[in-house]
Amino acid sequence: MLYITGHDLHEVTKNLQPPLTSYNITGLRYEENTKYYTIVQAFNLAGLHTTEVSDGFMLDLEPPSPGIVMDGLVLLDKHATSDTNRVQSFWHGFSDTESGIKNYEYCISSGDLPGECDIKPLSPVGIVTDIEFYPDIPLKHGGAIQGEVRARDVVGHVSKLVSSNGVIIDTTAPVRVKSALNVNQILI
Ligand SMILES: [Ca+2]
Ligand SMILES: [Ca+2]
Repeated sequence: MLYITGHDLHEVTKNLQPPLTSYNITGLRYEENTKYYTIVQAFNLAGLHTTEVSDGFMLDLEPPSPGIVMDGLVLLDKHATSDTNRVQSFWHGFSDTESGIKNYEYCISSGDLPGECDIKPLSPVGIVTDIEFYPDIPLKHGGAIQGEVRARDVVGHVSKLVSSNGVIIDTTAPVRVKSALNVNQILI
């Protein structure tokens, strides 16, 4: 149940006649962190009326709060991969309390070029929280890459670009190392 007191009301004294179905209110001073509702009362010729309330809106001056980006598709974060044809990233924790997150934007950078988006340019990916990307050119062995994400809110503010801590491309099997220790040394 929504209670609206006279204190909170901005009263429009204008009598709006059909077929008018929209009205602009100007000169109001909105405050942040406050939800505003609009209320319309419709009267019939007998004086009976109904009242409808909007679902509200808030002033949004702030960009979304940044979250965390990780390598792979599920917990835990990957440190290395042997896959040179696929990049996986997932993220969580981005939020926007005023208007909400409209979509995420994603790019991939070389490990030593954070924010450059040199492997995949920054582009919208919807409201997903994980992604697989297949680069045209296979990733180089020994290099590192990082997935990078920013959130955009409904009115268009963007968060800062957040990078994963990176994943190393490792296409070689571990090399077997001969032990120089003998049994006696191990027992000591
Ligand atoms: Ca916002
Ligand atoms: Ca990682």
